[in-house]
Amino acid sequence: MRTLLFLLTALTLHAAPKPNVLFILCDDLRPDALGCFGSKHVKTPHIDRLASEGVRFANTFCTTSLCSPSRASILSGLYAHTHGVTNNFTEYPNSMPSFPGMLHDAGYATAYFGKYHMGENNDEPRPGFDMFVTHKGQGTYFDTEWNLNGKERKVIKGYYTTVVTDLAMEWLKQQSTDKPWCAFIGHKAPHSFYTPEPKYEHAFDDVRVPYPSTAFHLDDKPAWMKQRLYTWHGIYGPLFEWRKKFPDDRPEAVKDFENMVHGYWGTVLSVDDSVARVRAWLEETKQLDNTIIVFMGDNGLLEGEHGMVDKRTAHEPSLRIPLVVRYPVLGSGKVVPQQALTVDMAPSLLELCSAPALPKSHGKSWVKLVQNGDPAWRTSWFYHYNYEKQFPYTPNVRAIRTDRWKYIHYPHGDGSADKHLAELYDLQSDPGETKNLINDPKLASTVTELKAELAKLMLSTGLDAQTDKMPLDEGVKSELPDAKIR
Ligand SMILES: [Ca+2]
Repeated sequence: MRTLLFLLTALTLHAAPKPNVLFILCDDLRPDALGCFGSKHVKTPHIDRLASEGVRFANTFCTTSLCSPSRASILSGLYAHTHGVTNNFTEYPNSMPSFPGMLHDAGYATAYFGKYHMGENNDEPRPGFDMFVTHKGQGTYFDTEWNLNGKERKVIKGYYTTVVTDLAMEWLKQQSTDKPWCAFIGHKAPHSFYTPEPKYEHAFDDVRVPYPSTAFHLDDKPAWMKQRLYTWHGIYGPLFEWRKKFPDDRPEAVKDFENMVHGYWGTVLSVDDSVARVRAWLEETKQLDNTIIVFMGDNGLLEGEHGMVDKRTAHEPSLRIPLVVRYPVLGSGKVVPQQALTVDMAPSLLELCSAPALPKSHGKSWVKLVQNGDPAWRTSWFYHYNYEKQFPYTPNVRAIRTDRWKYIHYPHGDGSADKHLAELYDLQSDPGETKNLINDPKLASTVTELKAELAKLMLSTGLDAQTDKMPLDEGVKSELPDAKIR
């Protein structure tokens, strides 16, 4: 019976016309800024509807919490040290396979609209895309200058989220129904500097947002976390310009933090409007059920937890990303609790589109996991981040996250002993990572096991003591980053 079911499913997958792929990629979106991931305040009915009609991955993580490396991992199925985009200033290598490139080779029409951000100053078309519309750097919430497929560069007036949706829909409407397509809508939202559409500017005026309590309990954490408090990436710092006079650790200055969070949430409301528009069009044109709609974030974001803003660290808010996939073949109303990763996206989508697999992938397709369960699914994975001179607020990070434990350590970069305290959290009893257990003698053997598992996981991607290159940790600094790369 199981074999018959499998054959029927396989036949259905192959007999059906190839599905389209609509990939909606948000920037720095925390899952808990969405209704379907439990937000009390941010109403996102259209994204929630994708989740209720599709699959919500409740525990999805990025393998490097930084825009460009994470985006490259989504496209390539590879960790950052292998695809080579290890910082925000590196181009995705032209020779590196990607899932949109593989789909293009398999006969798909492919397009990218919006924030791409691999190659800071390059807004020219990239290989593998029939249509490529982006801008330099981060773009701006209002009146961004776009490069329209290398043919014309022009400022399009209006709010980024609306404009990028217009651009994508214009292309989608021109596609013939006998050729499958894969289109990205790469939102700027909700990346800093958080600027909502005027109609949503006051949407959260009545919501009080205190600093999270973890911001005041840093005594058992490594000292660099306290040093970060007053910097560009700390809660007493400029808060992406929501605080004009800084540092400011007075309790009343929490108002700046609250305004920042309101701004962040406000930008998400426009993304929900965009999802509504595109979904309605897919429904009208009867393409909805033959389109894999992916709604995803590129990396997590700290919003005051442990006294930090921004990302880069291995703490939960920095790692967690939202992922929702609507495609009836996968079922509806499902919630997947297993740990999924950015590097799983490329192999999963290629399988769903019956396209050839990538020559190499560190991720694993979750199609079987979602459809029938997968007893061999991962129970642990590793995270890495390399210290950046341009953003000297986070050390080198090497971490392992299992279904229960997280162990984080901070290599100095020259092979010498770590100079920062490591961290150990029991995520089952302490999902908020409030209590660092690294010095608990009862857990010494757990730490030993986690270190061994971390080394094993890293080695499976080619990293050992010799090959794991990273810069020297020069410590947390108070200087602000260069204005051009903020
Ligand atoms: Ca990002």
